[in-house]
Amino acid sequence: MSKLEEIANGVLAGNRRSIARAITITENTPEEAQKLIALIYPHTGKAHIIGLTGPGGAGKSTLTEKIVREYRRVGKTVGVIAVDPTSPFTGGAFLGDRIRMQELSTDEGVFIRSMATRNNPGGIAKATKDAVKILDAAGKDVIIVETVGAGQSEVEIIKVAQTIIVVHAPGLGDDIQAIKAGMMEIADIFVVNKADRENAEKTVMDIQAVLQLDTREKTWIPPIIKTVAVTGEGIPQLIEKIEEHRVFLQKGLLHKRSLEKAEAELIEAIKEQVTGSIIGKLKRERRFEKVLQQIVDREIDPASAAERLLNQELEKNSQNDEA
Ligand SMILES: Nc1nc2c(ncn2[C@@H]2O[C@H](COP(=O)(O)OP(=O)(O)OP(=O)(O)O)[C@@H](O)[C@H]2O)c(=O)[nH]1
Ligand SMILES: [Mg+2]
Repeated sequence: MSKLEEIANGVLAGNRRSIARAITITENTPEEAQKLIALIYPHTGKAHIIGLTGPGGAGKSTLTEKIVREYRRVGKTVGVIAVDPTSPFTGGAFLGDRIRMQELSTDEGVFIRSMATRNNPGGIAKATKDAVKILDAAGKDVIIVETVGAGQSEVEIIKVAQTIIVVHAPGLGDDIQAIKAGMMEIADIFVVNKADRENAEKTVMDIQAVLQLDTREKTWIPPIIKTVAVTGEGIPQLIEKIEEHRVFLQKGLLHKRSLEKAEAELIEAIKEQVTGSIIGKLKRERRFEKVLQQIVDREIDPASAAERLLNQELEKNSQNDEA
């Protein structure tokens, strides 16, 4: 048995060490990751994937911890991926929180992992998608992906999820603007955390105001849930909404969303592979540099050059096929 097959089997058996090694592979060695995912892919597609995003310090990690506990209480297994966390996944700096997180990480039914953007050759979005597949294949019932909602790549990452929760909290300044830009359309559930703070109601109203701007017809209207993550207040209501959304998806949208996700991943994979193989070949044959010079000399524009090179390649391939 190859090393990768061994790791894949370990993942399928739910072995903690194998899961950890598999995720490390997705972070560090894209070629191996591709082989590994091919081995486990038939066993994926069972988990409910939850995306949790929002501005830094909104309480995402603290909420995640409480959501994990609630799912554990009803006997479900959970995987957590925190993407490029600005603060360590400890639910804040409080000693008590840290101890509670440690407790969670010794629970066999829970797997928690942080992934960093830096030093990631294949890109964080790709590695995160692969890590989700690994946890899914490992049999986790629920997978939570936590990202700081800051830019386009975070929006991409969060799209791996079936249920997207956008977390906000009072006292984060103008961040409602950040939520408006890109986050609003993707939210299935809004959470206003830190509801113990007096201006929480204003945050709820801000979100409602933005929601009302959206006049598209909808079959699911994103609810706004108030929580106090540090005490666990509002968590049962949040879980209830997550489950409602899961059932809603299963009644129809899930298949459509799966197809959309498959399409996006297939296009991404084709782009990567076409780019990799064709550019490699053009460079080996020294045609790449030649065209670069032509572009610099204004003999041809980049898009036309690409079209010409691609057509030449396609023609060659079809001649080979006929021969
Ligand atoms: N008052 C109050 N504080 C909270 C609540 N939830 C979280 N906090 C505190 O807010 C701080 C940030 O919480 P985190 O859970 O680390 O927030 P986060 O969104 O994961 O932060 P990043 O990962 O850095 O983006 C911590 O000090 C928490 O203890 C809450 O409901 N009320
Ligand atoms: Mg966090």
